[in-house]
Amino acid sequence: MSTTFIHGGIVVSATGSQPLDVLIEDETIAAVVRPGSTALGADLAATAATVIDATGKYVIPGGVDGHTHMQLPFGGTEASDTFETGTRAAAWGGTTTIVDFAVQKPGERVQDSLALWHEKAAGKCAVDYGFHQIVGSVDGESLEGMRELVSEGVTSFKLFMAYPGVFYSDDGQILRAMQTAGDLGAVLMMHAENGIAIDVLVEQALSRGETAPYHHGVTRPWQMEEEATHRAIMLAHLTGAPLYIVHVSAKQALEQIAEARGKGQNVFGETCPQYLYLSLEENLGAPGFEGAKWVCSTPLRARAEGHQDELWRYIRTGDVTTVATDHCPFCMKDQKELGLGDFSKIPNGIGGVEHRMDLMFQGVKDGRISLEKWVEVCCTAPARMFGLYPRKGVISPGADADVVIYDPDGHTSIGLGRTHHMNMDHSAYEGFEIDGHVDTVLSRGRVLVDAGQYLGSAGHGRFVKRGLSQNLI
Ligand code: DUC
Ligand code: ZN
Ligand code: ZN
Repeated sequence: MSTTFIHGGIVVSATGSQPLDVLIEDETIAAVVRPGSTALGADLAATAATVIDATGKYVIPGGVDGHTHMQLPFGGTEASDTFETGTRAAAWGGTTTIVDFAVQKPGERVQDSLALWHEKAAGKCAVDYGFHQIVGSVDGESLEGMRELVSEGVTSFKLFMAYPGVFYSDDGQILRAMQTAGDLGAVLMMHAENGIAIDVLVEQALSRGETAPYHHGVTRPWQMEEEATHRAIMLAHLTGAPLYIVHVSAKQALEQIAEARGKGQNVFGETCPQYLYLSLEENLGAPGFEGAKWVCSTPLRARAEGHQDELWRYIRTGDVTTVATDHCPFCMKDQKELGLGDFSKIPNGIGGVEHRMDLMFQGVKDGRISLEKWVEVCCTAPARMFGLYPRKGVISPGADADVVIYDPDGHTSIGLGRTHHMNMDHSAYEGFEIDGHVDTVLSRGRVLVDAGQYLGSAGHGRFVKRGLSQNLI
């Protein structure tokens, strides 16, 4: 048996922080004890095989990113991170579990699409991973398939109210899928934007010659997000399905979520760092074609409209349940460039799986959220939301030994050639200076990152069969 002893640090959980030492045996947390405790019967700092001095540092559960897209086929190309490169970057940034999306194409059985995604990921991942299932065509066969997938540990299903002709489901299909999810107790994840109306706005903008990346944001206004969010909430109310709205960027959509939650409905909001830090004016509106780097959907919102402060506030109130990345990277060269002269052809997505823990810790430093809230939204709540708890998302005996040693006095300068391990030719957060640093990362007891060195390997990460959500009211 291999033992690791982490001592001297402050263990931070979603409910509190205190000086505690952590004993790991093989892949599992064996004990969490007060410093100097003799309960374990040995001077572990002298006898453990690996000893990590965490003095002055935070000891937190490994990050759980509930929304990533490695190798996603999209917009005539494929997201540029493979399961290998993307999960390695996740490890660098202190994320030790991802939940990615298998994609059912029309005409394909959901079971077959899941098998394909298993093939893509198996033996490649640096950290543990699970899958949600995108249901691209809701029909009798795929509804039956959903039942089978739940028993295989895929307990959440994503539908799109956007992207007509690609991933889009109409209201009848949404209703049917929600009925099935409600029956199964599975979470229905929703991309909530009114795609039919957006396509009209896009066509009108292009016909006026408005072809620059900025117009991607303008043609997906907040009303489209609020309306779709409201519709999804009403359909979920009717069917009893637990509803998780992904990548919320508009404060008005969050008002809808907060109102439904206030009435006791199982509705959950997810936001992403890009919506907390980046904006329509400064990023999508960058000169020339630069703005393409930040084309994603839902889009970055106008800073002047005050969405960011409201999103932070909803994180504090708990109406934003989790912070994920929607990691979906595309290079400028040959990928984003597909939309030169027509913003609607720019593949949608931002890469960020490496930076979520740091970017959200900056929220702690800036006084926007507490230390405990940081751990809650980045680690514990996503684990609970997606049926991974208490194996993931918490430092407690019996949990997987996924642990991050975080230095609050360290510094991280985000940018290409400095802290960038994602397979992209640019960084969405180039130049961001973070008051904090991921020092050491352990996944199931194995040190993956330490003192600026990568010690992990492809294939260490395993598929995790998930249970039903533990977050339901
Ligand atoms: N939004 C993105 O930005 N990329 C992939 C799919 C999505 O919904
Ligand atoms: Zn989406
Ligand atoms: Zn997504």
